Amino acid sequence: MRSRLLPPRFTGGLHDARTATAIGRWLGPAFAVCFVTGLISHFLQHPPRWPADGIPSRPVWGYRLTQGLHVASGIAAIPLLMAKLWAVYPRLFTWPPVRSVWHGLERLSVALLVAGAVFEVATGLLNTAQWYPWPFSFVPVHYAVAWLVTGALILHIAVKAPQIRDHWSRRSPGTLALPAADGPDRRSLLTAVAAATGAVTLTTVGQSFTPLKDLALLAPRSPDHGPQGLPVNRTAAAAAVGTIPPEQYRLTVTGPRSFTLTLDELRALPQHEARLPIACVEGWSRTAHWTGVRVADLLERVNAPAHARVRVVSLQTRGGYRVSELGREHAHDPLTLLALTLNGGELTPDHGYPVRLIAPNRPGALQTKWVGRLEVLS
Ligand SMILES: Nc1nc2c(c(=O)[nH]1)N[C@H]1C(S)=C(S)[C@@H](COP(=O)(O)O)O[C@H]1N2
Ligand SMILES: [Mo]
Repeated sequence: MRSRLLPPRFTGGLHDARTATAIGRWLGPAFAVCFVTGLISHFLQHPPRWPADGIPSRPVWGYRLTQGLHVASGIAAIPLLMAKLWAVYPRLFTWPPVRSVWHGLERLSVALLVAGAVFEVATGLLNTAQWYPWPFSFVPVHYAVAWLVTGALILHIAVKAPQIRDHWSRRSPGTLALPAADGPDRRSLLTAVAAATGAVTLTTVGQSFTPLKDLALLAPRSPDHGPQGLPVNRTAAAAAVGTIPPEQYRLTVTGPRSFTLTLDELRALPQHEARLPIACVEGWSRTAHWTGVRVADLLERVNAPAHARVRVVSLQTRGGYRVSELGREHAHDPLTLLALTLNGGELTPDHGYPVRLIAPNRPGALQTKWVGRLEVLS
């Protein structure tokens, strides 16, 4: 008779290395894509000093692609992670829990991996809903834990390499006395996991891949929803800028030959068009039609050196996104505009009235709204 203190015994045939490997084959790539695209995003938003000028301003959809992949792979990882944890959870009850120092360390690294992975997908998902029910700042913590998870994942794959090799393909014999062939149960489980992953992807990816926007039932945002056919992340009211009186507006450009323009003077300069997306870090993207003044023209007028970088400063007085910088490539790209119109109409206050920055291949967070000053940095 089993003592009450003994851990439960699992007889189901699917809690085995073969199932874990089969799911890991999808989960691993999802995590890899998520990590690499996350690094790209972090680098673009917080470029280290030296390569900042080398950040290319093309292709115009570059950031939209990497950010869309980041969110899509992160969301796809949720059902995969749940299935993986279901497949392996009986190991929580392994007896004795620790057999050796090495075994203890290995279990500790798996605990870190599981905790970190759950933390990353949970915080990432809530970020797409812009809901921050925690006391820390999302970006630095999500970024730091990503490194921890990736390190623990590489270690985990190295430790499990023999089992992974044994169970990698359908034909692998399986040296661990497990059923070699994939029975109907395992096939059903894997089909269900694939269907769930496909379903959450199809019903959310439309928030940045707009051809599928009508299917995006589970996405927190619709790319269609918002004034002038474009979503808004922070409204003019939330940013405490309200509606800026046009006669009071001034654009100041500081550099070797600083100058100030009124809104009418800005409107009288040559206007250019651009079709560029806003690709928001919180998971949505949408292309729009913009017109306005080229930043490059303003740089010429202020007599900026050819390699100049530019700081873009908002009239908003507080908040994380009130200042951004344009590296050399972006500052001189003919598509980088101080936009005055959006989709054929004057900007609404929520989209940055009277003037906002729009530039190609750039995180949405850096498309500064309510611009009041450009500063040439040498
Ligand atoms: N001054 C200022 N500019 C800003 C922000 C902000 O909070 N303040 N939010 C940024 C973010 S996160 C995004 S995604 C875009 C969204 O632009 P939209 O609201 O016009 O769509 O504006 C960016 N520009
Ligand atoms: Mo954003």
